[in-house]
Amino acid sequence: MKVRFALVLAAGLTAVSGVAHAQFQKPEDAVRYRQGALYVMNQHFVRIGAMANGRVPFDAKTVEENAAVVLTMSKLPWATFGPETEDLKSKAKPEIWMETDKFRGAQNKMMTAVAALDSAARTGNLDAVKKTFGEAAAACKACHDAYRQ
Ligand code: ASC
Repeated sequence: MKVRFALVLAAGLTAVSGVAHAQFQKPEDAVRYRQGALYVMNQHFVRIGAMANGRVPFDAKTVEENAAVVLTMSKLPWATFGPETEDLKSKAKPEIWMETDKFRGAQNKMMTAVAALDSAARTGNLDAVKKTFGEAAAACKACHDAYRQ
């Protein structure tokens, strides 16, 4: 009964606000969740980078597996940037809540770049991986420069 009420409440909040941060019990959970997703994303992204930059011998299957994780992770952080997390301790800059359309644009750019990296990874072509890895890294950096302390 209790669980069912919570689900109905969560569904209602999500429908009203249009965002998934209502899924978190506390705003602090939302911050931990996005930091965790971005951390996991980084761990898998740098494994691709090591091969794209020639530090580690290219292995198409490894790149493909890591790109799939990066692709999944790239979609997860964004719903957590609700206004209730603005004043919590994190590296998020206030511009995130002042320029919501621009911030959304930066998210979409990164997700598009990561999708291209995933497509390249599935072709097994190192040159395509190098190119799309560089573009994805630039999209990560652009967002960090603007929105991360
Ligand atoms: C990473 C990571 C980023 C990007 C960025 C690229 O591995 O964590 O934020 O690459 O550093 O410039």
